[in-house]
Amino acid sequence: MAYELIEVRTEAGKVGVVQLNRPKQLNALNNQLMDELGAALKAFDADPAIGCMVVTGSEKAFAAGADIGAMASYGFAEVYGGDYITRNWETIRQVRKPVIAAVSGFALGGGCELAMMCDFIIAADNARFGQPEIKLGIIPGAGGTQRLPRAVGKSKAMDMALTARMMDATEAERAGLVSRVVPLDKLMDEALGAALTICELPQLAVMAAKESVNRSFETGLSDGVMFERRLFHALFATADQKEGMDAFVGKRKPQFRHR
Ligand code: CO8
Repeated sequence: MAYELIEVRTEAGKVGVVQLNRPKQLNALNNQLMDELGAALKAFDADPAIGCMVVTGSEKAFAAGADIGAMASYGFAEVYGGDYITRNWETIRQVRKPVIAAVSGFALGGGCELAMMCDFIIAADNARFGQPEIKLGIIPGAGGTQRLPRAVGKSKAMDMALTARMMDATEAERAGLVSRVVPLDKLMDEALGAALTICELPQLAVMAAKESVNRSFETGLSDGVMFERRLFHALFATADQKEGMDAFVGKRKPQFRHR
């Protein structure tokens, strides 16, 4: 598939990188961009050479939200009855290998929601997160009112959704929205370093860990722990469990085969 609104590349033959590429609109998200992003991530997910993905934007904007110009003329019938603002916006959740968001600049509205749909967020020191939809007479529509409170707690989530206040990178790290903050010029090095670390680890265990952490957002504690236990048991059927433990006991470096 030829892409117009994203750029796609592979780093070190192992990491799939998707860069959002609508610079004039600060990477405002529309159906075409989300279709392309979904297709690119699914293609990387299906590629056995790829172990991890990174989604990033430009220095000024990861993404400044859904495309307001495209939405402005819609009424209820179009948004509810049609497929705008529904099609492919959550394809990223179908991806089983890890996806890291490398965020610099604005991550607002749907842009903040997209970052939160990734498995973790590494932020540049100029990153700014916000859910400013309230200023447009709407509310977040791609999980902002659900994922933000899970990430930063009710008080900060309410503050952001009700006042449209932006959070800078320092506050976002302190609040638990992002896992690491680095200087802007180190952002991609840091994200690719994390991705390459993941690529070297046993892929089936990586996928199981992702699945199990994600399950914690969908279940109660007892069911979640039982789900984790079953995956934990299942990993003892993998060659990489044997290799990882034999290597540790034998004081040698493991050679994982991702099976
Ligand atoms: N949509 C369309 N165009 C945008 C958007 C956007 N979200 N954000 C910025 N742009 C455009 C501007 O219109 C401008 O275009 P032009 O040069 O043609 O005038 C260009 O990008 C540069 O923007 P600014 O001149 O405004 O740049 P500033 O540096 O002055 O300001 C800001 C940057 C603060 C990011 C500002 O552009 C802004 O406030 N943008 C809007 C942010 C916003 O409200 N985002 C939320 C949108 S609603 C949403 O995301 C709902 C998601 C629902 C998803 C549901 C899925 C199922």
